[in-house]
Amino acid sequence: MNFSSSPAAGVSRRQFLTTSAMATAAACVGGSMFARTASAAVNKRQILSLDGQWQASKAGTGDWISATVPGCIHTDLLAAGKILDPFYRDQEKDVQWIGETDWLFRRTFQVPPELLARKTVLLRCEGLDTLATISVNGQKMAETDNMFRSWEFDVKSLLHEGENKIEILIKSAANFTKKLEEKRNENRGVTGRAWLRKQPCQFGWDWAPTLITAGIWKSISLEAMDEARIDDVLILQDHSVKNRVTLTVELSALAVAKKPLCAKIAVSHERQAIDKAKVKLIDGEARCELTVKHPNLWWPNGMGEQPLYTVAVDLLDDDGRILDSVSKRIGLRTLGILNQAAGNPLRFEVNGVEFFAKGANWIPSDAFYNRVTAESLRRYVADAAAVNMNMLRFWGGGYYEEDALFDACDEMGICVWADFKFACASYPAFDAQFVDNVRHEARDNLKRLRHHPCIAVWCGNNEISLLVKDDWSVFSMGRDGYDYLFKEVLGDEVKTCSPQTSYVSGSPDCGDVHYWEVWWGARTFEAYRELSGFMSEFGYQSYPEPRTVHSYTNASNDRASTMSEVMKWHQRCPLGNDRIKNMIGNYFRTGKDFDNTLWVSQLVQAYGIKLGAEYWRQHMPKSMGCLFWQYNDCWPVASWASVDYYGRWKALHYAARHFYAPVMISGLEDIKNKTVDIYLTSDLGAPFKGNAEWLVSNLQGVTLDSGKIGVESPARHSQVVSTLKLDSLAQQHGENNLMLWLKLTQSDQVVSQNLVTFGRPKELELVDPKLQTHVKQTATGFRVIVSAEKPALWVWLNLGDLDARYSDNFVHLNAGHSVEINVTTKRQLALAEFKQALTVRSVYNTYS
Ligand code: BMA
Repeated sequence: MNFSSSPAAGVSRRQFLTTSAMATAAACVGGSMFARTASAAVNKRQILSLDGQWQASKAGTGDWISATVPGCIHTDLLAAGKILDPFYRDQEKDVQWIGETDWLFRRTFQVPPELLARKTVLLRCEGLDTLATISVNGQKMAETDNMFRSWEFDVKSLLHEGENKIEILIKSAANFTKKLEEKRNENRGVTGRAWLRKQPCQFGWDWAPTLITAGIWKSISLEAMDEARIDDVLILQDHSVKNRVTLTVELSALAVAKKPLCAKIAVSHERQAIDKAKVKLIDGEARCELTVKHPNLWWPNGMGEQPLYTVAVDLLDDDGRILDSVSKRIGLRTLGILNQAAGNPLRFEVNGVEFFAKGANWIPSDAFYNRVTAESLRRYVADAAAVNMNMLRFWGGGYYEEDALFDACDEMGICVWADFKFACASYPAFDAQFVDNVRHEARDNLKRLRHHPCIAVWCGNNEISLLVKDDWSVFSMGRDGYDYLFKEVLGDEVKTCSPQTSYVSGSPDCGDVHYWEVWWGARTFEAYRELSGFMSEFGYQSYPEPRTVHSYTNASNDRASTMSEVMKWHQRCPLGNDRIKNMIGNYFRTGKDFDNTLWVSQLVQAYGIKLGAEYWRQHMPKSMGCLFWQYNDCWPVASWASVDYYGRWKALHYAARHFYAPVMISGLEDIKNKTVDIYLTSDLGAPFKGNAEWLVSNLQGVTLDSGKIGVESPARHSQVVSTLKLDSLAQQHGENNLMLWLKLTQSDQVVSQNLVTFGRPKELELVDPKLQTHVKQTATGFRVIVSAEKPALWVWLNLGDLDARYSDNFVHLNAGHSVEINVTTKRQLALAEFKQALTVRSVYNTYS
């Protein structure tokens, strides 16, 4: 390999640790330690941030623009007005040169005398993207080659008092992979990316643009110290004794002086101190136990609360002065996969309770990572929790996500299935240097993230097991290489760094199923009903709503049809637009114009994913998980997402709230025999008791039959509560003229509702439902009551160019029925403005 982390190229953080002086153990005067910490912080490590304003230029040109760190060159060029928005129309084409260019970043910074007086000064780079050469004051000091690692270098000898200069050259990742492909005659495809530890989907994916970034993508700083700092904190939990959790805290310090060190460790919950300990470090390491009596356990969304505890660690010198402090927020729980015989479907368990995983697959939420904010991540997690999800799979072709995303998942009970970042390629497991690089990357990220209670499993890769052949080639990994990299290497790292977290080698390689026969194989949605198991990937594409499509198209040609050049450009899956069109043809009627075609595509997607998800929930425990592909988008595009790039919910996301409801009533129709099995499915931890009501109407809304029974369900269970025989009604009225309305109630409250038809939506001769709206302003927004004179399917509110969140949307209404929808608009509106913008439609209006 011609890039490297060879000794000459720099000293990694861990190399530094082994070569630096380790702390020697010595007596700590226990009694005085706690009393003196608060006042004295003289020797504390000192951080000088180098984030903020830098300059960037095409290497060798001297043509500088302003750059922002953390950031990337694309957003710097955009801010400088040097390029046009690559998301608009096909302007992505015009910025390909950026990925093929070497970029130089530089800045100056002032070093005060106190900083230089410190014993050690480290340059800490949290993330460099990717082939970086670092120079300080003109002296080249390190090369790095992995976007996913953090790096530290001792730079004290290179610094001087006053103004200093740092330069980071980022070599073109596109050129690197291209050269490799040419050299190896591998120019069929993008196999070169597998040699570079950089976000795979930047090289183009079937939902992603090709935007190969370069930059200092995470914080960079100088870190100075005289004695020591905390290097690592591992917290283990023992739940074996009832009503008590024992925490074992293992601590290691990076010591630069041979002085005695102590640590004070405390656990608290909602600012209440629970237990504490003081320990001395021996050879830079210490270990202690803390006890939490009557622990409040952490549960996934829908199963209980998410109480969080704080473990705070202070590193102290012999005089009790704080040298460094770290705190980790944890949740008390056991969480992971059930140990079971190979070949059985994957199953998850939390605190000894097996649960059905409900969720979706997460991809990077912006093609430019630096545009992702903690606030936007929190909103995505809240939107997942709002539709009753309890798990997201962070797919392997992106990057190891920021703590902010894991924090939000901790707080809202969204379990994380975390893939290591390997996807759909043949990785060079035979290259020792590559493997060593991967080991460091795994350690960095495991250590950074391991305390998060939301992490349910680490997973080696995405879909590489499907490529395994006998021998390694650029298109397929050899079995030996696969087992070595994904079972041995990554398995070892998880065992060492996060020993209480489950690990699986790959997906679908762990008792899970990626089922793509409906999308790629062009089968109809009913194919979902032919299989069971843990469904970790399946999905169908739709277009985003008109407002989002308008953001990347012009009004003249681009919106002439979904097959226009620009609509094809924002569709990265070969034949994707045809697939959408065909599935609309299979199930729905053609949208009467461009905008309605976009909406209908969303109805088809919601219809299909609901069909699968309900079926797998109905058949628990044969299936104990359903994660549809995919949750989000990284740019505005036609894709499998349920929430688009701008955070707008598609019909699928609204449907998810119902098909992932804690207690669900649903039907499974047998078209041949004209029967419907009514299922009661409960994820509740306690038995459920209520009433199941059904009503059969014709398409005019005339009631033909109805009934009601008392139903009961044990905890976490699914069963048929009744089988309706509708053959004589079908004979009398026509099977495509029947609608079965299902309702589950408890103490007169509606718990779940559903609709079953024998005919596909396109086969139903619906009449104009004559929708009416009645709007009231409320303290938080507006309440819209929508009523229908005749049966109305997929009734939805929309505000055109105004963003809003609807308490429900795309709902079915029987004749004479109404629904109340609360609307929260993004910006405040007057009642008149709201009424003017409001439209209400149903599927009938998409074609009539
Ligand atoms: C799965 C994923 C992705 C891909 C998606 C849609 O294979 O793992 O690689 O984007 O299908 O094709």
